[in-house]
Amino acid sequence: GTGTEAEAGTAAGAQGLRLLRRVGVVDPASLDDYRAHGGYAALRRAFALGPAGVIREVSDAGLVGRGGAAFPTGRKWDATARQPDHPHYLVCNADESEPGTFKDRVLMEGDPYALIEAMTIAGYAIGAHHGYLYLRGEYPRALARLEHAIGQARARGLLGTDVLGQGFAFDIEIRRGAGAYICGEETAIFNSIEGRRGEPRSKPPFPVEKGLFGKPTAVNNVETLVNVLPILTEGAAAYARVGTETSTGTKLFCVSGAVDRPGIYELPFGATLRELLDLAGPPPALRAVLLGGAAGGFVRPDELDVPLTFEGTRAAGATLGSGVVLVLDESVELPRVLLRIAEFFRDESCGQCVPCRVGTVRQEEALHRIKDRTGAAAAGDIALLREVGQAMRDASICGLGQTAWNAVESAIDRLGVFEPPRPSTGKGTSV
Ligand code: L3W
Ligand code: SF4
Repeated sequence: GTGTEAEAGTAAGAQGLRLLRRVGVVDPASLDDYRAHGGYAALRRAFALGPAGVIREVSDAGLVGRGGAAFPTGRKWDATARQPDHPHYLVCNADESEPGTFKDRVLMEGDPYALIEAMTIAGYAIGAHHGYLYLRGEYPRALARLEHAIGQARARGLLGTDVLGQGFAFDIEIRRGAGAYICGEETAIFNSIEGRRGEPRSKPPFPVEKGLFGKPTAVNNVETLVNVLPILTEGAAAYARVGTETSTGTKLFCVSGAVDRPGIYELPFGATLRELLDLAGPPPALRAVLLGGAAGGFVRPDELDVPLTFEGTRAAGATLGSGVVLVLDESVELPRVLLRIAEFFRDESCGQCVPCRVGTVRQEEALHRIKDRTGAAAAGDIALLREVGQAMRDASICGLGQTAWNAVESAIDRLGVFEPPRPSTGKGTSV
């Protein structure tokens, strides 16, 4: 994170920061410093509320998952807590591998105790005594800082058999991924932790019923969990006053590409893409913004007033996903960007189901054939792309195959990427 942390702090304005509040401020190696900056106040409040009270606060705050799918966290925790089968498990998905995503890394490297405290609260709420932190293998600095922090927390009675002297037992085990994107899919994580091939399982049953080792499991993204701290310290009502009615709180955006100040930005939901780009320093000739990553969609220069909420970006034909904002200027050759995305999905498909295993290959081949063509010369392959894309969307087992055609479809339908150049339109505009 060169420069990322400091820039994030200034960009969002110190006042509005919740998740990045301590990043770049606190010493990530010091438990005392974490406590001096408000650490472990949320866990104390959690013990005062009791497990059901914590779940109520999280539900009332309107927290939804930040990994991309926006599922209500309170509902997930409640469903896990209610399962009669035991033990219950907590899994933190820290396998941040979506191209263009680096927010969880900044949180884990800059404020590791926050994640440990948040996981402890989640474990308490769902009745789990064991939490797994599934960490992307390519994050050695996050690993070192988290390992150190877990050791310190254990030594000081903040993890272990009697957390904070409250009679609650909880500990955290780190498991590292080995470079496969698909191991960020929640059920592939279970297989990976269990020592099997990192392949997704069919859902249902959902993890809340049968997850890790076949037991009730809550899986949450790093950013989702860290949100629980301000919810408990500020209270649900105050938390929900930031953002919009259906997308409460703040969101971390990973801005990269043709901007002056790439990095992580924390903004309230409902801020517009234009406001975010203004903070990052937009390019003079904007071509498009890829929102939501490789599985997301393109936003045109005339659509920058789209509100950054889950529902707002969906209405604009994109997705907020996990917060990827990839800015492309006029120098970018879009067909090659699409080909790169297609290569990525072909490479990362686990190969378990036919629509995805074959479809991602066919998609890449078609894009390779038409990368220098437009109009009638591209029409046959565009028809093929549509057919293959629909089959992947309808018949793939997991999100990888289901979304592998999103960005290509978006570029064809919304950017007219393979249409013959028209002198009057299709050009970028200044923002
Ligand atoms: C109980 C039900 N639980 C759903 C749970 C489910 C999961 C969560 C969302 O993710 C996203 C996509 C991309 N009872 C439930 C239930 N759940 N129904 O809710 O589930 P689902 O199926 O809607 O989504 P998903 O397939 O788990 C797909 C995003 O993932 N993505 C990449 C993300 C990358 C990162 C990163 O690098 N940090 O997160 C790629 O496609 O945006 O929206 O827990 O079990 N009835
Ligand atoms: Fe594997 Fe792709 Fe099927 Fe997902 S959709 S299970 S990645 S082959």
